[in-house]
Amino acid sequence: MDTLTQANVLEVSKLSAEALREFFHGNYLALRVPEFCLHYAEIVANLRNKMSEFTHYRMAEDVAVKKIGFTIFETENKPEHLQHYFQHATVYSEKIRNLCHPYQNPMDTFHILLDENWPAGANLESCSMGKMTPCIFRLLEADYSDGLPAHQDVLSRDLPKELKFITLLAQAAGNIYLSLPEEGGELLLWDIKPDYEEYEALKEHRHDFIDTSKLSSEPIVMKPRNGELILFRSDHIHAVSSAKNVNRIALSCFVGYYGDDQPLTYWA
Ligand SMILES: O=C(O)CCC(=O)C(=O)O
Repeated sequence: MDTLTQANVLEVSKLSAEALREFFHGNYLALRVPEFCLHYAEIVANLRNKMSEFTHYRMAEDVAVKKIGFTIFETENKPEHLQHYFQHATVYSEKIRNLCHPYQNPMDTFHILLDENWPAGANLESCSMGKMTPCIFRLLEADYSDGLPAHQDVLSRDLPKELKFITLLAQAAGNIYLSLPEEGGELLLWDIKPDYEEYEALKEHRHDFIDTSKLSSEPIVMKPRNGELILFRSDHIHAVSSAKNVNRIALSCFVGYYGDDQPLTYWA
């Protein structure tokens, strides 16, 4: 069934409960599904005259990343931003769906396949404030010197009052790659999952990024392919190298694992 292309990386031709279990049990840092989306070029063509809709993260204008949609991370757990996030969750998902039209949003397909394949199903993540939004478009601007620097994504740190999220056993990022530069734009994954105190000690004092010279091991380096879905352990340290000449565009979400007999969840 499965081809192992690289240590720590599982490559499969389609999603299955077995591959997802192997991945969430920590046997692999990444799960790759090549040719997941066959109409990536058409979706990118749709976006061509919508580039002004991509905006920087509100609190990170200096970082090479822009997005369409709104993420929980951007709320910084502030009441006014949280209210906006939960009130507009479906507005953003509809917007992304419309930008893919007449094609199905491949992220919707991914979420359906998670539900179909995972024995306990999969659903949109929610908390006491409401349902979350399912995905964003993300663009890494070409020719910034440092790409997306190393960091770790942990939902319970974004929403510390929502005790449910402490029980997440693993957090992954699901990215469907739509436009990639020939040079640069590699995904770097470290087999390192620091706890809060360890993460604070690794920080380099620019946003939540860390100083990779303090890490004890080398990352695995993956070059995503157009149309590919990559699920990777975003609760481990990861980074994206700078894209050369061409903007790097993907659809992106997180996937949460609470145990084999629990539904998977997804959100942005
Ligand atoms: O675009 C990528 O390959 C990974 C981006 C990232 O850091 C994330 O999804 O958390």
